[in-house]
Amino acid sequence: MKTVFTSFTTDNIHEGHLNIIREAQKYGKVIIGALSDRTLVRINRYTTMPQEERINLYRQLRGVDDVVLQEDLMSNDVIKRYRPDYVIHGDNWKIGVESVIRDNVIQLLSEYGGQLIEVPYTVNDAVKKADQRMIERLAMPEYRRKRLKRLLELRPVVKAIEAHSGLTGLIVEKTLIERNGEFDQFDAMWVSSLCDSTDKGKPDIELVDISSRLRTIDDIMEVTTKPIILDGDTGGLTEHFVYNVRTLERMGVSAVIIEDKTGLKKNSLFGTEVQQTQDSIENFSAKIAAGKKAQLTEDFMIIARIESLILEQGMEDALLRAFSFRDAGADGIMIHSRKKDPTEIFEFCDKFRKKDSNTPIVVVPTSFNSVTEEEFEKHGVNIVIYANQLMRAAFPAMKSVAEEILRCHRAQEVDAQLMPFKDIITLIDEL
Ligand code: SPV
Ligand code: MG
Repeated sequence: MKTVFTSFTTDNIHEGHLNIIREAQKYGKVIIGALSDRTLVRINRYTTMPQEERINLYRQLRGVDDVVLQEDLMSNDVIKRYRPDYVIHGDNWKIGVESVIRDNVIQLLSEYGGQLIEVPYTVNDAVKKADQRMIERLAMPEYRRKRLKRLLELRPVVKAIEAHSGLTGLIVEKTLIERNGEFDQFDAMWVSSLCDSTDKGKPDIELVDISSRLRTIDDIMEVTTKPIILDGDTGGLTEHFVYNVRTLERMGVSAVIIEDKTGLKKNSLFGTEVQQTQDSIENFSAKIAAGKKAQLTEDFMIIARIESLILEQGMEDALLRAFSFRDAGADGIMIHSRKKDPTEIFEFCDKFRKKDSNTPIVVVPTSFNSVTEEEFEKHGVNIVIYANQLMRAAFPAMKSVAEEILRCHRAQEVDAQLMPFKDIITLIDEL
């Protein structure tokens, strides 16, 4: 009996998948490769069901003879192991990033005389609705909120980048690259106090209040599904923080990072050039403990950010605070530095990891930007946040276009710098 292989990623079976199975049955025994969660998060945003449940779902489908776990997006593992006579796939993978997977499958099949069968991709209203429903489900608070913890298990380093609006959220949501057969995308969004304030033309001194920050988060949530890490500044008064934890949790935010400063907060990148006061270990620990007590789900994370290196209080102080805040209940530690040289960040991570192999470490490499995610991973870092790069990329572009229009008394000269609106709106989903 001949074998026919196809890969599935879905947790919502629709007409298109059933059609593939029906076609496959005509050629022989049908084997489905279920992409593992670890592999799937590199390319796809739709996983509302863990791999074990997806495997069971596929097993129950009429016409499916076997389901195997697939760890390699390029299908090298499954095709080399099972050497199917046929691979069947919808013809939609001829275009876009998936075409490299197609090329690789064709190459693998040619090595032993296997054949590729492509069936027309099913597009109808029911299929579109089913796909849309899957995205909408993932945007619901109960799915979005827990996703950060899950990603911490699945990814060697969770990478987050700043979003401060619906549009920047869409860039984080949809930017996907392929390099040498490896796919990559951002895992999460950072709602930075600096960028959120700057976008409103305000200084980063906790002037943009929580209602306004929630408004920004809501704009982002309306159009995305990826988990959100909020820059919660100092967390404010403990009496207020506990209410805000509840609100954030209800909205579906995954984590809030609060920094151990008090009084008028200024941005850390100013360091000791401006007056800033670090909170006492006792006060800040009490704030964390109160926040942890207030939260209602297991999913939500409160991460303590330590400003000792920024405020030049030394490594011992940073470490003492890290262990104290962890003991107070913090779900992670963010260590910050404004030095270009990463030595002090690495030293902190190594010393912290010696005594604590579990608590996630978060870094924001704005100044120490030469360090790669792989190097951070070696020092035990779990979350890397690119905190302001999208805004810093957009601002000079907008400024130079504004100046050029003033110089030329018309817009023709800047045209080459502008993206046609029809390209921009490809990001925007229509219902
Ligand atoms: C932010 O993005 O607002 C931060 C990180 O708090 S930093 O600007 O480096 O302080
Ligand atoms: Mg900030």
